[in-house]
Amino acid sequence: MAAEVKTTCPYCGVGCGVIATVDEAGAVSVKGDPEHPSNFGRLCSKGSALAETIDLDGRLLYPEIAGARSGWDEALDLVAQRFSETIAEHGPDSVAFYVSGQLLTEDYYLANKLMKGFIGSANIDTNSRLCMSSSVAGHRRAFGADTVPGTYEDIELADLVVLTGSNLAWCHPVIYQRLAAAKAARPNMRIVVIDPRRTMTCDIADLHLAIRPDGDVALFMGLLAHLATSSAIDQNYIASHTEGFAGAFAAAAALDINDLLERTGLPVMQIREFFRLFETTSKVVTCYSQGVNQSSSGTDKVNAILNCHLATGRIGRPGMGPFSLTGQPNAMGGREVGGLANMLAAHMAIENPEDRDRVQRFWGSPVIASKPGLKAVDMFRAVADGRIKALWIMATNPVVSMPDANSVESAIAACPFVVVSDILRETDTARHAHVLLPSLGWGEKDGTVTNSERRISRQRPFLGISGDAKADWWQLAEVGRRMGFAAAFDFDAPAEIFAEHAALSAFENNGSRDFDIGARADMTGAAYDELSPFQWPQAAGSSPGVTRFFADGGFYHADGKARFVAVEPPATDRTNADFPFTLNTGRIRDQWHTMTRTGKSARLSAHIAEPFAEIHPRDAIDAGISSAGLVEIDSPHGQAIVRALVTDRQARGGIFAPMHWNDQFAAKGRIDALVAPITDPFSGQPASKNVAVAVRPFRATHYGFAVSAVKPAMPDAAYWALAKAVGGWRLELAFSEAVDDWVAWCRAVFAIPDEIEPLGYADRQTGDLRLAFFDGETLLAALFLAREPVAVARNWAISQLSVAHGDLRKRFALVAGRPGAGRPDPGATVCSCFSVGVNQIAAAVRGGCHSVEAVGKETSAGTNCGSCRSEIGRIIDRCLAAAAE
Ligand SMILES: Nc1nc2c(c(=O)[nH]1)N[C@H]1C(S)=C(S)[C@@H](COP(=O)(O)OP(=O)(O)OC[C@H]3O[C@@H](n4cnc5c(=O)[nH]c(N)nc54)[C@H](O)[C@@H]3O)O[C@H]1N2
Ligand SMILES: Nc1nc2c(c(=O)[nH]1)N[C@H]1C(S)=C(S)[C@@H](COP(=O)(O)OP(=O)(O)OC[C@H]3O[C@@H](n4cnc5c(=O)[nH]c(N)nc54)[C@H](O)[C@@H]3O)O[C@H]1N2
Ligand code: SF4
Ligand SMILES: [Mo]
Repeated sequence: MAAEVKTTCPYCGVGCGVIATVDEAGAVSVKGDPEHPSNFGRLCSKGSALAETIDLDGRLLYPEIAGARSGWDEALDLVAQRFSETIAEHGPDSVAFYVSGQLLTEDYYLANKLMKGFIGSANIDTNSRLCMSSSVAGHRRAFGADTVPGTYEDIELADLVVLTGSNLAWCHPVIYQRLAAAKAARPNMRIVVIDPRRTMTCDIADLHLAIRPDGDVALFMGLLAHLATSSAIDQNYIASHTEGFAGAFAAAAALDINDLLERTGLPVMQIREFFRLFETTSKVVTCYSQGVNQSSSGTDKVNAILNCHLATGRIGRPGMGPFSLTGQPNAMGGREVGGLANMLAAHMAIENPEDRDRVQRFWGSPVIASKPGLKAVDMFRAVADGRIKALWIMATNPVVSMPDANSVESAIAACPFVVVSDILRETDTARHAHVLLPSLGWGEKDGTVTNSERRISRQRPFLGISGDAKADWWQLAEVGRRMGFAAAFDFDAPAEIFAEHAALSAFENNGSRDFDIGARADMTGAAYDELSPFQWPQAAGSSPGVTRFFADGGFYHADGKARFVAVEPPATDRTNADFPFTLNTGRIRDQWHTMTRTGKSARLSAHIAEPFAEIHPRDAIDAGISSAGLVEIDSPHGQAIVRALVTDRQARGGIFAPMHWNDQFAAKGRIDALVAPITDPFSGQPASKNVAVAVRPFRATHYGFAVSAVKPAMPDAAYWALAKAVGGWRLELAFSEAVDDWVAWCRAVFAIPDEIEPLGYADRQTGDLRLAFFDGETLLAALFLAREPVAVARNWAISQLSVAHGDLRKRFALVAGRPGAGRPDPGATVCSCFSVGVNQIAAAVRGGCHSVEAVGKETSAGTNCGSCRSEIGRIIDRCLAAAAE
């Protein structure tokens, strides 16, 4: 019998329940868990493809010291010894941990305990600094604690959902699907999207406000001033449960209308419509994500939003409230354990001596960090200037994801001692490690995660352990023991750590802290194994089912009241003639961050196979940039070369590029190399969405496209982008100078044995060149070169890796670069579940399918996870519009 295991998706903060099945032959399949309250059986494209991303290819399977395989004892002894020596010589602040919202709560708890309670420094920060620290800071300013008041159900119950700085359709696809279903059931529901780009999320919007970058503070100040003079204001709530309304209102009222229009760049009618909707709809939820958090005014953006909800008392009641969407699967768990440098454990404050004393007594620890530690950007500055001499990086890839990434890379490369715990052997960060520690991956590891709505779910193992990999918590506990703290790190299983974490949440709490899961403090190992998803708070003896905060006040400032924050609009934009464009960075539907996992799936990689930059058609014309050409993007910090995607979804003056590509997948796609290390003054979160850059065409002498059965060696080319494809790999190329011997070039890059002769075709006039290498009936590699971007049908060329080429004519068809008759090119993949391309969908529309449902019936596209349904809708609109012209 195939075994079914209930676990949780390791990607986004929606926290979908997954049922993983391993059949007798060891093959894994996944499906959504119909009983999980986050997704009720749904999964998005990334979740559906999980089984394709868990192979051993590229895995780090054994500890390594200086690039050579070692045993665990040797590696752990070395880590403990180097950290202890460094601390003895230079003090506790000379070491640091840089960890991740992708750790399980149990891992995270131990990392924080070791650094803050036993090493005695708060130099532990996390990639959550780059993710939601502005929300944490905003919540703490307003509520006195980092509390997310609402639940997913509120998004469905609302009559107005405002999505600001969130591309929900691509980044929280299952919440998007729940929202789309709610709107379909109650068509009167209104959705407003506030985003400088017209994203896929806009497809369900009644109103899209294409706001200027960082116009948010002004917009929500304007909204507060408007609400304050309307009947939407809740005087009772303000009087009973808040402080500071007058100041916040005065600041908001001081913003004049011209300033509001200038800063938001929005037509006055749109602003009025938004204000009217907000004023007249009492059930309103405002969801926000990185367009709000990742900004030099991120914390003020958060408070500007919270002000509007507090002023109307629309918080903590069904269908009402501000909602910070967390990005990573355990961003919330990290907040619970206090994984940020400026937090303590269990939502206690590092600045508060009573909290410090309480945590120290609970841990029985020799010391307790007495001041906040260095936040990510400052932490890597301290690594660069030698203040930090030993660094442990766990479950994050800062050489790709940190701003000013080239400087971060140099800092790590120069650091005297760097430990990296990862599941992959080769990442842009791992290559600088002195000690590499192999961690358990999803399907192997065991613990808990907390999603955006404070729901704690189990990740359970269903695979055997790969090589000598070990859990992250185990690595931390072993190093803790070896540093002399045996009793405090005496854990044999994650259940024991969870029980301690739960006990600390309840320790001397008595309702004074929001995070309390005391009801789970004495859970046995068996109960932990059986644990069903539950939402906090769950204090011991409390009635379950209290899932919202603040409907009747009860804030966590000493007086129990919330604070309005009198925000000011940020200092206006820099204008630098050398860097006139605003680079906005973010995500695409089918890749996860630095691609170490999603990059393994051919299906997911087919959606968008190259790094790109979206640019407005007028800007493209002015700059001489053509669609499908390449562009060079420069900032004072670095350079990137990516494909141009000319589209009016992008506003003028800005470009958008994804954050995912890195040195493993592209020559120059690591976009954070360009991002300035500018941070929000309260949260320390980098402003990753508003970067001053210059854009110009990148002119190549030759462009190329190749397919290969084996993974190509990193080519020597000005531009290349590699992606997994069915049957092998695909490679986009561009050269700034001709290569003397293309055959030799192919042999080196595609590992073609000398005895295999190429089949070739060259057109002297056009400069086109095609080379293919066959081993018997099998295509090993094919290269298509041209002086202009190559027009070969990509998916057809890829399919040639999987067909038998017994027939000589077929081989010639390949070098001719043309699909045979009756084999149309499906085009770029839209539906990754069923590998349906844009051309196939367009053909279905031409054949009479005029709705997403009809296209689904005809082609299956969009009928599994549904993540591509909005794109299908767009294609239908485009085809019908074209037909009408
Ligand atoms: N497919 C996929 N999903 C993911 C992830 C992934 O890597 N891939 N990562 C997960 C993680 S960790 C996170 S944090 C979330 C992030 O989820 P999101 O925050 O939804 O994603 P982003 O694409 O980073 O940015 C959201 C939007 O902010 C807009 N924006 C930029 N500047 C401004 C501004 O000044 N004001 C406003 N209002 N909007 C602005 C951008 O145009 C962008 O569309 O996604 C999670 N989900
Ligand atoms: N320009 C720009 N930069 C950004 C952003 C942006 O929008 N724009 N977004 C920021 C945000 S919100 C985030 S969250 C970050 C994300 O950035 P990162 O955290 O750097 O990205 P990941 O690729 O998720 O890195 C996770 C690493 O952990 C490894 N790993 C996977 N599972 C495990 C495990 O179980 N244990 C261990 N030890 N390792 C594991 C993976 O192989 C990978 O190397 O990027 C930030 N950077
Ligand atoms: S929405 Fe997709 S990526 Fe996010 S948890 Fe659910 S299945 Fe995973
Ligand atoms: Mo994130």
